[in-house]
Amino acid sequence: MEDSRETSPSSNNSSEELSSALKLSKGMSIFLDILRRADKNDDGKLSFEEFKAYFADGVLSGEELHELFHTIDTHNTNNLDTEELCEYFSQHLGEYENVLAALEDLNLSILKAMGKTKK
Ligand SMILES: [Ca+2]
Repeated sequence: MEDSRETSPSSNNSSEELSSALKLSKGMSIFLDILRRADKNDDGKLSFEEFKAYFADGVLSGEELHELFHTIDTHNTNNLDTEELCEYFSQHLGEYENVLAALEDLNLSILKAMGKTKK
């Protein structure tokens, strides 16, 4: 039995298209937020240094990061701009969508937990 949906007033009988569009923009806004945070010098682009510094968390190796960076850098400028990133992520967002949504949920859970433990 799983009836843990007390927070949603009405369940999912409305259009699925709407909810998937909502999820997409939710993922995108998180991704733009990531870009803003990763862009240390605020020029609206990610250099490989910025990219590496932000994403080098042990999940991807330096080589993998380098490969990913050049995959996204379609203009070969050694800088990822918003356009390139949007292009890349909108093509691959299907794969990342769940991750991004999960990350946001995780953030919320952490914030909630912190609020609860901090008395
Ligand atoms: Ca930058």
